[in-house]
Amino acid sequence: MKIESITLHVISMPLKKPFVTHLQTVKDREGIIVEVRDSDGMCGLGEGVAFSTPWYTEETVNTSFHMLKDVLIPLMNSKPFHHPEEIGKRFEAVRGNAMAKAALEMALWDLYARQQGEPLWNMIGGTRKEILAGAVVGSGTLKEMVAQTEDLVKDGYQRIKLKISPGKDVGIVRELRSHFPNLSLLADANSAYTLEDITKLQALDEFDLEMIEQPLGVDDLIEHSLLQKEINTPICLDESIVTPHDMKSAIHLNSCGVVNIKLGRVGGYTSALEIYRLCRENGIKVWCGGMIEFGVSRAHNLALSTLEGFSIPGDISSSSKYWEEDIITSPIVVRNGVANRLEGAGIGVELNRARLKEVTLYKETLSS
Ligand code: OSB
Ligand code: MG
Repeated sequence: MKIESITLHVISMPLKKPFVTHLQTVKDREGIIVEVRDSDGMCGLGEGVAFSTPWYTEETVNTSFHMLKDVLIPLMNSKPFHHPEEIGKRFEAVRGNAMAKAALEMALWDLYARQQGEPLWNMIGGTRKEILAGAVVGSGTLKEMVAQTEDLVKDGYQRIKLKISPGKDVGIVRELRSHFPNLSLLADANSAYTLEDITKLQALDEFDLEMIEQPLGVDDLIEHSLLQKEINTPICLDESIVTPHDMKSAIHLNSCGVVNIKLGRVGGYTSALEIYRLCRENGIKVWCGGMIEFGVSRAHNLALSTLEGFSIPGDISSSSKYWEEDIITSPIVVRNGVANRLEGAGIGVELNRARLKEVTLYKETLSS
């Protein structure tokens, strides 16, 4: 693949309403749109999903920008390559920085698929036509969380993920379960608990949650394995699974029954597809996690979620859930808990240049 230039667009957009977790309140979402261009002027798109501050993982927008500009783009350019997977492998020489790696690697997969005139979902072996999608309710008062869930259910979502933390858990889950006896509900703790909290986590067992996401430490596999023996609700890992090796360890240890796969968290498709394969071979369920992203990353999530194993709805909501106006020309739409896969070449979306310009803080074009 010959890359002529790479443009990094650093953008910032206000959320319609702040997204609250016990760790952070996100009011404005910063991100990096990566645009790789070949000598025919064809473009591939990726998105850096690190936040402005390192509350979810260690990366930030600034560390991603630095890694892309000073390390990953030069490494990509250091010798020829024919397939994006080679870059996924080449980036293994750089420690950490999964989200920066993913941003560029995703753009190369998109470009590669566009060059073949083929949808990216087809290139990775996807088969699902209808992508199962669910929405996330941020932390808030009981009243706020019930009202938000009601709104989302009215919008057709059939699976709701609730952000929980100590003191904002059993009461909220009980109330929501009584309002919505048949709704598919799960809880995401973003590592808010420790093993000392086992009784609090056991208390959630009676509410028929689909799973509890990342209850314990962000880099823990052993305590999750111990916890899983004490609770009936399946554990889903998010933060703890960064590499295929983490996944192998989680399988050895029985740390989880489910994994939420995020392209950004795991460093791109090469790693995500390997983690997916490990899960399939070992009976671990998978679904696609969200990062309060813009349309570029959401379109990649749709492509990934066409894989047969993505049989649990992902954090894939309509563009309109977070944004007044997304940066792609046709916003992502979820109806009755389903988004259609995108049939165009690559990820099947184009940048809305006018909107992109409005939200751009700065951009830099690097030539190959
Ligand atoms: O833990 O899954 C998470 C958003 C930002 C950072 C971490 C997480 C989330 C979500 C997904 O819960 C929200 C969404 O994209 O709709
Ligand atoms: Mg999570």
